[in-house]
Amino acid sequence: MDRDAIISASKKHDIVPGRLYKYGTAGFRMNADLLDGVTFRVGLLSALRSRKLNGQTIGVMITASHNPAVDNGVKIVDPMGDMLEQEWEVHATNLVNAPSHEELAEYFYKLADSLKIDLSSPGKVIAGRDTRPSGKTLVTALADSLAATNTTYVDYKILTTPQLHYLTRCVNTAGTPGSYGEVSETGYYKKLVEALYRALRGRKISGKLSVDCANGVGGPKLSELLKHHDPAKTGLDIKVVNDDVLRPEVLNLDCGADYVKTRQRAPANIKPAPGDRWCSLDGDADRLMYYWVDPDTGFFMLDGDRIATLAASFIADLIRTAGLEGQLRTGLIQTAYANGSSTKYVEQHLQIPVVCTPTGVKHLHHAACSYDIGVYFEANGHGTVLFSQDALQAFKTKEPQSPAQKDALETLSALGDLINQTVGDAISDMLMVEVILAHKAWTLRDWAMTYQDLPNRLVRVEVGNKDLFRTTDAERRLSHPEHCQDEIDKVVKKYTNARSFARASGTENACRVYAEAATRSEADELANKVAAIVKAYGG
Ligand code: G16
Repeated sequence: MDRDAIISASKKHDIVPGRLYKYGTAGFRMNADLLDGVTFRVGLLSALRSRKLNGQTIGVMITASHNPAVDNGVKIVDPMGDMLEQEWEVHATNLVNAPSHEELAEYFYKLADSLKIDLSSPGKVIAGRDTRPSGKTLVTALADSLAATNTTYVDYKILTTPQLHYLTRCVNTAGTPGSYGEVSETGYYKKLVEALYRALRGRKISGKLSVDCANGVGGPKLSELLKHHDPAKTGLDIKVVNDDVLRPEVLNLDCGADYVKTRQRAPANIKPAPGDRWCSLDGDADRLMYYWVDPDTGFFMLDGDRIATLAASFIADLIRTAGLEGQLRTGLIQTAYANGSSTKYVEQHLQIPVVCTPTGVKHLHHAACSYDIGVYFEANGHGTVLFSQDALQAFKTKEPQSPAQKDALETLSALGDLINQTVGDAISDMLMVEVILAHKAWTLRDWAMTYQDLPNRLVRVEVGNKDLFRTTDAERRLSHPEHCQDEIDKVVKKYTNARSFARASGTENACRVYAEAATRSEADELANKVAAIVKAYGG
């Protein structure tokens, strides 16, 4: 590897001086104009990471997911398809912030040395990007750093984020007993569709499902999946909506999972007829929201908490029926944004332990790995269900004692293939929800009846300096700025069954405030009051 080659390639991809870049909730994310040098340097880090892990393939995804179209982002995927190990986030931040090209090369070699990385060994990287036009330019920066470091590189072009995670795991497990699937986009569709057939076990999905794709990559990819699917076998009748990827400016605009969750309403351009089943994906198809319009009560949303409780209760029932209850441990992972009623329902009704982690699927995923069945979802619809190797093995090898046990074991085994094991995946999660509703013969209203949410409100607050806000207790409390939390506590005390917290977003230049209370108007009022406190302390 040639130091001069790195320096001269780096000169074509400057960072914007004077800015502090940070590997945030989901990698580096900001206005796309600031990302050229960042992406180049992320390429350098992935080249090191691959060599550190004996030449295993590292994934790089270029996406800003739910953010506006002008933003973009870049994040690293580890060999098993999970997020970059957290210790390496620090290396990424340091490498990206190197002030000059020479210091960048200096830091690169220093890192290789301190981590005992053999730079002459082979390294491999694969990449994908969402539909943002800026992604095409950023890929060039990535390719240049991989060429400068003699790293083998495959560009999979436009993909959903979960597809890139899937491919990364497939490449690294190909030809091993843990093979995750065929290393291709088609392999992804075939795996999901085949698992869908098996999981339904002859049942039919009833009624049309309209899917708002946020005008992002999920639209064309969902349409592609449907080409591999025979509706006669499943009853699945999907109408793809908001799939305009030719006008980049409409991405996530007044539609998509983030809009639905934060506004608590259907996308601006659709009017769901009463009773119609709807769901929304976000810009890179890793988040999912379900909803319908009730003729009497209006819009009703089934968010990540609801998807988690639906999945947990269904899978726990199957585990019991399969006679595996004493053998496998189930846990559910949430963040502070989870509605208090959902936590209560899981702990008291489903009798499943709940763990709370900071925001970011990387934290939830990690916590879920300590269970045999780890159900994790953020309220914003990002999540999945992880099965341990022991669990997957038990589903396949346990000798059934009755037809009901056989049915449960085969359904569980199919779910293990249907549910993306690498990361939250809106398309896979949507198929899982459809399977569960078909098994239970439930409408969205039946699903919504399981418990009643506390009214809640999520507010985005723009502040002078979001970095002033630091949290503790899994983000449920602020440690900084001093006295800010005391003021929040004082306000919260004035409301019944109330809870509120504030934190700096790791993907947007803003703070977020969450509030829940006994009534809609109290939740709104509390959120606004806490937002005013945050604004006042925000510099
Ligand atoms: C990303 C992360 C999610 C997180 C969300 C918001 O989602 O993957 O885990 O919940 O950002 O994070 P924050 O509140 O820190 O801005 P996405 O869908 O944008 O990639």
